[in-house]
Amino acid sequence: METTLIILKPDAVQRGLMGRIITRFEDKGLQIVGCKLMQISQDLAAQHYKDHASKPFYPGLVRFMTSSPVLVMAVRGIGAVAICRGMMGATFGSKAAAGTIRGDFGVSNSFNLIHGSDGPEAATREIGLFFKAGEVLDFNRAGECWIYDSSSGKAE
Ligand code: D4T
Repeated sequence: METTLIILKPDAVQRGLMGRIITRFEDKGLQIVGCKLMQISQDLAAQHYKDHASKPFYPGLVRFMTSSPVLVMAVRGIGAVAICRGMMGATFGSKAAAGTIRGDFGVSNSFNLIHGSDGPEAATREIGLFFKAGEVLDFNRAGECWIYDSSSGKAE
């Protein structure tokens, strides 16, 4: 099982899209194991986007991410990192394919609604940045046996 960090960015929260986006992850069969509304500080934004610090869009990105509350989620499933990235679509709303979250809900390039970790190592690092110990929960879902086929002894 992988757990990835998803952030519903200020535009998604302000536009009232949280429910519809969360529903997509739940409908897919992914498990939400952490979830909270929070205000990102300058310091946290800088840590999260440290790899982009030298990019021209960085100041605007930090201003946007700290401008209004976000919803952060820890989302779990087999291959959750890649599955969530696929569901999000291409970075820019103007280019994202129909059927993806960015493709269906936005047109802007910088206000692109959602962040998802881009690999398992980034996911571990980012979950550690946004969630304290005890805020990501391990629990069994009643319907798990209908989400994954475990008949071979290995869930797939
Ligand atoms: P995040 O990290 O938010 O999930 O987005 P992506 O993984 O899809 O894209 P990214 O890291 O390349 O960019 C991070 C963030 O910066 C904004 N951005 C990006 C921007 O405002 N202008 C730009 O030219 C680029 C490349 C959008 C997402």
